[in-house]
Amino acid sequence: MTTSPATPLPPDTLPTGLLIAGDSAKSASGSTHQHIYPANGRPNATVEMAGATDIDRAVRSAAEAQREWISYTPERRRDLMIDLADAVRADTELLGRLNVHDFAVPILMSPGHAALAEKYIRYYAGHIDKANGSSTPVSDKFDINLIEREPYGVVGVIAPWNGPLVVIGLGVAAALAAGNAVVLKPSEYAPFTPLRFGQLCLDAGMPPGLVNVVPSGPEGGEALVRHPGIGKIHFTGGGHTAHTILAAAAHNLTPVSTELGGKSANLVFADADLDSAAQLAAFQGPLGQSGQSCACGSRILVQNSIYDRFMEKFLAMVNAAPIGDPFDPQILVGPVISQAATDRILHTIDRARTEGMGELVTGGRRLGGELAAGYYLEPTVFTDVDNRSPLAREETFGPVVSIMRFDDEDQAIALANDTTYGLNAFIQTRDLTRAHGVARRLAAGSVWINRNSDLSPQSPYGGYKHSGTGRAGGLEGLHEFQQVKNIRIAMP
Ligand code: TXE
Repeated sequence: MTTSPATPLPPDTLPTGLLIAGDSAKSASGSTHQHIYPANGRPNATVEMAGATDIDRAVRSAAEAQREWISYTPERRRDLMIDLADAVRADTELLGRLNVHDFAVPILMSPGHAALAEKYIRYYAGHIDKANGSSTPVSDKFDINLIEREPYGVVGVIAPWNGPLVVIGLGVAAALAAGNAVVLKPSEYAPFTPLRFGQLCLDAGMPPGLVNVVPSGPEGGEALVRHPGIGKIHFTGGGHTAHTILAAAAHNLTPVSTELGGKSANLVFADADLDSAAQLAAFQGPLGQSGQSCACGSRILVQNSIYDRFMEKFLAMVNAAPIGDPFDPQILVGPVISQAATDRILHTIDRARTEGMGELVTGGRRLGGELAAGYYLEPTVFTDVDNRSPLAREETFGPVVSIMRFDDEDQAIALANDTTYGLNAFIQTRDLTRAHGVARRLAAGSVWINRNSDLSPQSPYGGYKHSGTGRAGGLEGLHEFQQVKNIRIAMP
């Protein structure tokens, strides 16, 4: 960890052009977005925004590059992805700083996003010359019956602002390893690290156009989803947007995999190590990325017999967390993404208070003083929250968590599963027999026992219910970007 605060990059060094066919370009429509730095509310840079014309050029360029990419031997594609992983590793410090400019994630965590992307790229590189199809015997016993996995061609990857490098690992790396080209559409709120990543793909020797990076808002996203040259869409973002995307994708019957929001439960049992359970609940809850994570443990369920002891430890950790300049390596909590997010989250807090959805025991306000120009909110905790209330049912996507109590396992599981989401669940207990039994009864795509949600390339990640469809990561994540063909040969 660096000791001296990492310094912000000079604004004129931030990448702002569309990256299409290996060149940086201005938006054909002249559309731009003034990127605001969340830590001070001031413009970072003016970024080109892709429109339909740019998207069409990006898709056509990707199709041409994909034909070249798939003509390479598996070993050559593998080696190029390893070179890309090496390039990302060498660029970790710069990517870490760009990530702070993107969405003000503290520099303490930011390089970790680049390191995670590198792990996924390296993991999927290893699949390229090993992933294969299969053959199975059929009724005419001398026939050769092959089951093959083929790329879609051009895949559209739509990324949220709160972890573009993570989505590049989960989505772009798998899509490339599966033999596709990618049109990556980052959020207008986090364009810098994706654009830098696109440049690293070129530096690693990948064909220009294999990865085109076209920041834009809904307009460019809609054009991408509707483009007839797109074989598959991988969307990471909110549920509301997913509905819009699925409707648009129906236009061409384009398949879509989705990684959506969550309202994940964190179950703290009486036999848990309360210090580590409190630390995990604090960081996985209101502190990590200021709660702006799909994996946020935003509902903390605590067994009654240890409630007071746990809450004392938990609130002490929440209230002691250093908040401030995300470029300061001592800072754990940064701002939320925008003024709009600030207003939305404060409205959620005020409504919860006035409508009695729970008791506010800490936080609830915007921070002033030297932080007044940024979008800083106090980590906020409500206790005795009614699980039927909007506070417990709607994703807040901010530094706000709900505490609930339970007596026994069945009650905890019923509370945890009583949600329209199903992305993650967390279990704190020393009794691993209990942990495994409870994990099997939780409706969630990922269950973390006595640990936080550290993603690993070997594991599939994705949600049950309204938290998404399909999986990213692991072998399942590779298969998401392949289509299956059966070839059957009659032998003479
Ligand atoms: O999402 P938005 P945000 C979820 C997280 C939260 C959301 C926050 O839970 O719900 O993402 O990210 C583009 N057609 N996850 O605010 O607004 C938009 O430009 C096509 C879950 O960014 O849905 C952006 O690039 N595209 C995840 C992207 O969609 C459109 C982990 C997401 O925007 C569009 C991280 C349209 N009509 C965050 N409208 C997980 N499960 O792993 C917008 N976009």
